[in-house]
Amino acid sequence: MSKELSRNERIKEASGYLRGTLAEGLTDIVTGAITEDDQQLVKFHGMYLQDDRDLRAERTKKKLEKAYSFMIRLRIPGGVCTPAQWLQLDRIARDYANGTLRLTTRQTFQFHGVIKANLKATMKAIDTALLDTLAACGDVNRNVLASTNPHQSRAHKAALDLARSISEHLLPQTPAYREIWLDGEKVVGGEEIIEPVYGRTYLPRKFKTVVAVPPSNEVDIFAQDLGFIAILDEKGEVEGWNVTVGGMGMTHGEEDTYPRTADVMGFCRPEDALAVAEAVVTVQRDWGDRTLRKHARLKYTIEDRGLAAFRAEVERRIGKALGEPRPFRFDNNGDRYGWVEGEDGRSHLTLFIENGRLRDIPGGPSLMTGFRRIAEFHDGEFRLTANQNVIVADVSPEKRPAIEALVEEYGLTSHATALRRNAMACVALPTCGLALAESERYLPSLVTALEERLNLRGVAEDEITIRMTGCPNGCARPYIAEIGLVGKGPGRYNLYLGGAFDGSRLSKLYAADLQHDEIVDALDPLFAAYAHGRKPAERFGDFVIRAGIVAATRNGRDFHANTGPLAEAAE
Ligand code: SRM
Ligand code: SF4
Repeated sequence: MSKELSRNERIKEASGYLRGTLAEGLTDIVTGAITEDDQQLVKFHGMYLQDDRDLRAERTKKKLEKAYSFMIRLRIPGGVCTPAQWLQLDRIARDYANGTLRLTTRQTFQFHGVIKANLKATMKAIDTALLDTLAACGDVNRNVLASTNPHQSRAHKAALDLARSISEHLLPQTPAYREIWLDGEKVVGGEEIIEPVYGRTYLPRKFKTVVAVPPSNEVDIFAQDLGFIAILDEKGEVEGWNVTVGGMGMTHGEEDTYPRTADVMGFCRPEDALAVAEAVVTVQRDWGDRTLRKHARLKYTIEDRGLAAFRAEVERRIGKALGEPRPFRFDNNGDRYGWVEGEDGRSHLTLFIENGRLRDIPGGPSLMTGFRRIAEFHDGEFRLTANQNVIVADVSPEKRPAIEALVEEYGLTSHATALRRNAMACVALPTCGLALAESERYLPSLVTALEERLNLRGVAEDEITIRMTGCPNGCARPYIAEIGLVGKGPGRYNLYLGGAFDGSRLSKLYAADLQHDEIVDALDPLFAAYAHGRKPAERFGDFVIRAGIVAATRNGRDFHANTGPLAEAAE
C-alpha cells in the first residue's frame, strides 16, 4: 500500500512551478505575512518569513500581529563576489534590511528584517548586482560551496569552476522567479521544458553540494549531501574528483533522526563530474522519501538502499562505472587567517568575522563601513568561507598597504584567540523561528569564559573547534566539532565531544541540559586532563576518545549510542 505524500509535496505539485499565490500575497497590505503554503514556496526563491522573537511576547500582549519580516539568502556559488556587488549588497542591507550583513556557514550572505513592502525592491536591487536568490533555500540543490584555498590557485580555480557549473546546471528553470520578483512576462510550458532535471515536485528535501581541495576541508564535505574532493597530479592539476554522498543533519524535535558523515562513493574524471552530480540528484529525486520529510534527505536514502545500490544506479544513469576512490588527506576544517600569496603572485587576506555578522558597533569595530571602504577601491574579489569569514582576494601589491590600513582603522581584524578563531555559531534568536536557545548572541561570552580556563591550563594556543547552535538542526555543523553545544531550551545546552579537527568524525553527547556555569565546569577538567595527558600534536577531539571521556562515533546510527556519563545522569 502506498503511503500518503507529505503536505509539502502537495504544495509543490499545486504551485505551478513555485508560483503559488506569492504574487497576490505581496499586494495584501492587511498583513506583513504570506499564506502558510506560500511560506513553503518562498523558500525556493531564497526567503523565509520570520518574526522578531524579542518582540513576540509584548506584541501578543498588545494583541498586535507578530513583527513579521523576511530573511533573504543569496545564491553565490563558491562564495565569490566582486567589489561592485559587495557595495550593492551593503546598500541593500542599509536601505531595506536591518543594517547588517550575515555571512553564513555555506558561503553566502543573508539579509534579515526585510518587510514585505520592501521585498520586490530588494529583489530588484539584488538583480541589478547580477546576483540572485533562486534555490538558496527549498527542496532543490542549494548554493554550491568551493574550497577557497587561495595558495593553491589552479586547484581552487578548478573547484570554483565546478561549483559554478553544478550550481547553474541544477538551477530551477521556472520562470516564476522573474515573474514574481522582477516583473517578467508570465510563461506557460510543459513540464519537460520547464524543469528538465526536477520535474513538477522538485526534490523530496533540501540538497547540498560542495567541492573540496585537500588538505583543507573548510567546506566540511562530510556534512553535505554531495561532495567532490579534488585529486591532484604531481603538477597540482586536478586529475579527477572523489565523489562523496549522504552527509549530515539531525531534525529538530525528531528523536529518531541522526547526523551522518558522508561516504566516499567513487572517483570520476573532470569531464564526468557534472553528469555525476545530475545523476546523484535525480536518483535522490526518484528514490528519496516523499512521505516523511524528516526521513527525506539523501543520507536516509543511502542508509535504506545501501551505498552499493545507490552507486550502481548513478553509474547506470551516467552510462559508465565510477573509479575506486583515490587516497586523499584532510588536516583541518578551518580557515587560514592572515595574508597568503597565491601561486600567481597575487595576495589574499583572510579575516575572522565573529559568527559571520557584519555590523557597525558604536565605539567598537565598524565592519560594515570597513568592508565598504575596501570595496570602493579593491580591484580583486571577495570570497566568503564556509566558516563565516571573508577573504579579500586577489590583491595587487600596490593595493595591499591601503587594505592593511583600513583593516586596522575599522577593527576588521580581531586578534582573536585560537579558540575564538575556531568558533562558529548559527543565527538563532531573535530571527530564527526554530531556535530554542541563544547562539550567535551568546557564544562570544561563553568563549571568553572558556578562554580563561584554557589559559589557566596552559593550552590557550591550541586550536580547538567549538560550534554552537540554538536547536538540534545543526546549522553551524556542531556534530562534527571537537566541542559542540546544541540548544535545548532557554539558556540550556547539550554538550557534544569527540568530533575530529578535520571534520571527518561525528561527536558524542557528553552532558545534557547544561547552563553557562555548568558548561564551563564540565569542560575545565577536560582541558586540564588534555594539558597533562595528550600525546604530541594530539587534537582535543582525538584525546577525549583515547582518554575514554566519550566513545568514538563511527557512523550515524551509532550517534545516539553510548553517550557520555553526564548525559546519562541527566536524562
Ligand atoms: Fe540551517 C533551517 C540558518 C546552514 C540544517 N537554517 C534553517 C532556518 C532557515 C530556520 C527555519 O527553517 O525557519 C535558519 C534561518 C535562521 C536565520 O534567522 O537566519 C537556518 N542554516 C542557517 C544558516 C544561516 C546558519 C548560519 O549561522 O550560518 C546557514 C545558512 C547556509 C546557507 O547559506 O545556505 C545554515 N543548516 C545549515 C547547515 C550547515 C550546512 O549545510 O553545511 C545545516 C546542517 C547540515 C544539513 O543540511 O543537514 C542546516 N537548517 C538545517 C535544518 C535541518 C535539516 C534537516 O535535515 O533536518 C533546518 C530545518 C529544516 O530544514 O527543516 C534548517
Ligand atoms: Fe535556527 Fe536551529 Fe538553525 Fe540555529 S540550528 S539557525 S536555531 S534552525
